Amino acid sequence: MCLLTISPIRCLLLSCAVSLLITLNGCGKPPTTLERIHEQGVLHVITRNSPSTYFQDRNGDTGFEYELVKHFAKQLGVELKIDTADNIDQLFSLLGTQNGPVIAAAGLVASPDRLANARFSDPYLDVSSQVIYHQKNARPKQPKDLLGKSILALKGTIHEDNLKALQQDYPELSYAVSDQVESVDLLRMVDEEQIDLTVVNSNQVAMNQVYFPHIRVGFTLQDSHQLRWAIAADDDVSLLNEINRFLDNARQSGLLQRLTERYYGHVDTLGYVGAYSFARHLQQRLPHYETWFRNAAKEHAVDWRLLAAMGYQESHWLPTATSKTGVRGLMMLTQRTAKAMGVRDRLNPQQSIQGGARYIALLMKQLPVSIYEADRIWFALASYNVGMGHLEDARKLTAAEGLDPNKWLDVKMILPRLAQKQWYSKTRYGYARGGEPVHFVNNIRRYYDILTWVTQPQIEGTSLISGTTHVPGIEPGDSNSTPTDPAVVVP
Ligand code: BLG
Repeated sequence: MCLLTISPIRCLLLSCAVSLLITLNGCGKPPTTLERIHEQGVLHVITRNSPSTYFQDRNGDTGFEYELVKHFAKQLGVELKIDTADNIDQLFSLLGTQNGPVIAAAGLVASPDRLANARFSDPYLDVSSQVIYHQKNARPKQPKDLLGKSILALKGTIHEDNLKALQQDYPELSYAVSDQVESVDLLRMVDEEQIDLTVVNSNQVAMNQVYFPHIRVGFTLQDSHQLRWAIAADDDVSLLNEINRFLDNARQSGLLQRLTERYYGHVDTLGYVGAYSFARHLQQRLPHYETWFRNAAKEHAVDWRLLAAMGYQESHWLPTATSKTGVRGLMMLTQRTAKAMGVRDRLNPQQSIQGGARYIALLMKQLPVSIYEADRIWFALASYNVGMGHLEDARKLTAAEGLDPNKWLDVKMILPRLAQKQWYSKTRYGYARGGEPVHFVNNIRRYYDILTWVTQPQIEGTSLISGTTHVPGIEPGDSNSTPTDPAVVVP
């Protein structure tokens, strides 16, 4: 509508100009990359199937890159479509050749030769290039220590570039590259002494250290490079701007930090000793009990890997374990709980596992229905450790603080207060070592995550040497193991 102060002619001209603008915008100008994504209702992402990017676990798709792009797709309000490339060259060649815009999200570095074909986002993770060796060999400390060693790196990566650059200074340096393997395979090959050295990103070492007890970091070949997402070079900047806004928010909201901790924080959380022990016990102890975990889990409709994770937290899979408080056995049942669960001999691992499975299933059922579905397992675990009465006390304190008693994140903040008089004096069941169940649940989550990754049916990459799909940490034919299920030892 025109304002009265404007003459009718001017008004006509103005509305013509407006409709011309609308026409130009609506029909003449092609939609931006971002608009096309919205029109199609799909965010198409190409990644690689690897533990540090994208893989399957108990709940389906997972992985650092996957989770990050999932959040981005959600923010855009579109569906996520994931495709995987076999190697990095293929990944870049797929950019710009698809029917619609594509993001490459696969731990990529913006190396100069890639800039011709791709535009890169702001960084989301700082990593370094690390030389990895077997602990029983002398530690390589500087570039000249690489001479005369068998070195294998991933083709098309910054590590290949670094090695190539190093050859300028050390012409006698020799190395091989392959696009038939993943970083995890390279780490395993060092662990199994099939090669002397490899060079991979620090985040890949952090994620996999726990599965390969013999690998060590020699030295850092290149201090810091940044991982970024990439889009086709001829895409306009609309998508890139949106990605950068998203990554900035992800940094500010703590999302990036949470993902980094979850995927790359195993060693930070477990410590080096803990990480090595877990990897060793996975090989040497778990196979003896796995069948019982699986059977008990099936009978009580819980995930066997969760039971195994509980067993590791309780006893490191040792059937004769005894706590300072006299609680005993692989699943650490108190005398009272053992009796209630029909366990006659707590030191019998099969009975202990049965009892633990029955107890956790019972606790799941006894939890108030108001507790959020996704959080029920963490509440059940906490009450396995501290008892339902104390957990209820903590939930009441949580509500009194104006927090949500049905949310694990809120209750776990309050639980440690059960050990402080000013708080426990207000509760029905009184004093409890409230920090213990928090630690207990955190550790079990960590072990559970690792176990689900290790036991997923198909891990990326096929072994270069033996031609078999390899599950890190558990060796087919290991004399100590009595593996029973093809999901753990993949033929
Ligand atoms: C748990 C019981 C719960 C019991 C709580 O204690 O034991 N769980 C099992 O037996 C599986 O049933 O709850 S109650 O029945 O409602 O009272 C509270 O009494 C066991 C815990 C105790 C803990 N480990 C399983 O997680 C333990 O041994 N703590 C001591 C650790 S240390 O040696 O002092 O470091």
